[in-house]
Amino acid sequence: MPDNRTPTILIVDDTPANLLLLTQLLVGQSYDVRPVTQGRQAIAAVRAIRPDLILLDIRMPDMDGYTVCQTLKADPETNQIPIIFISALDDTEDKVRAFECGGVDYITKPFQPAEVLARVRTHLALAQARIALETANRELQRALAREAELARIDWLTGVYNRSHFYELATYEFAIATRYDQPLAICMFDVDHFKHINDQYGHLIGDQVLRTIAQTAARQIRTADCIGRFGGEEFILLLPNTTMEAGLNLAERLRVAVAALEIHTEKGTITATISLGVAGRQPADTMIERIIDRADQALYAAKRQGRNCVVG
Ligand code: GH3
Ligand code: MG
Ligand code: MG
Ligand code: MG
Repeated sequence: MPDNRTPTILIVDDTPANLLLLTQLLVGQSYDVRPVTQGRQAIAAVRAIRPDLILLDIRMPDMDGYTVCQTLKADPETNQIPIIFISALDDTEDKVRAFECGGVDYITKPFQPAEVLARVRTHLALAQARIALETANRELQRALAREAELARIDWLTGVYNRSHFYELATYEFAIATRYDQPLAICMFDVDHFKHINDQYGHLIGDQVLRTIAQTAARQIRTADCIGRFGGEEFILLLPNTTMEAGLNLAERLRVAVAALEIHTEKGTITATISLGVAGRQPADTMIERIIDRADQALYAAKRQGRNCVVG
């Protein structure tokens, strides 16, 4: 309930005189009051108008107040609405039962008007505080999730950073080893990137890196992942992927990057990458072995003249 809205209070009582008294009392305090005289009607009204608070009689012919309360508490859409019982029953047993059904308070009839108002105000304030707390908590959870996601991401290129990539790769390596599935690693490095920096400056170099990383990220499947391994070097984790499929993907990436026309404020730039691919072998005991072989393959691709794939 936002602070500035008039609280809506539903009053449920089968005795017209009680209903009238309570209604006048609360209308006098400028509450938005909705009176109803039957249990079933009360449940329908709560679902329709979502009051901020309910004053609920116990003894009613069609459905007693306990049942009304239990029904509303069982429904996640209505179970947060505070219910104050207001009844002529004043045995301890009756009161205890009211609380056990989910009531927040109990007022005996004949009631003292000032006491009813004081309890209503208190429970409205408590409900409002609870809603504010829940809202703040939801926002905090969202902020924490965002923070955690940011901590995994390379800020420049938007792909995973090296440490998070390792975390994922280690996990996938364990799965692949356990179930004897194929797994491939592809590493790539931008060719003559130093020239791009030298010719256009670091900021444009950054833009080129970002474009290449995002192009590669778009080419892979959702089960795959891409991380920034270092400067202008990237790494792909390809679960359930054979060496042959890994080489095909690498070739597709090579072509996609070579075809890029990167429009910058200093003109249109093209770039190429060299790629190395390695697959999991039965003797591998850790993911680093595969990464090592992919790195050697990448080095071989550089020696072979760049803009090519070696596996
Ligand atoms: P090769 O084809 O052999 O890979 O040649 P290269 O020029 O790409 O390789 P080299 O290792 O000589 O140079 C890489 C350059 O990448 C040097 C470094 O300053 C630059 N670099 C690394 N990280 C970044 C970055 O985040 N932004 C920019 N703009 N440049 C970077
Ligand atoms: Mg009654
Ligand atoms: Mg390079
Ligand atoms: Mg490099």
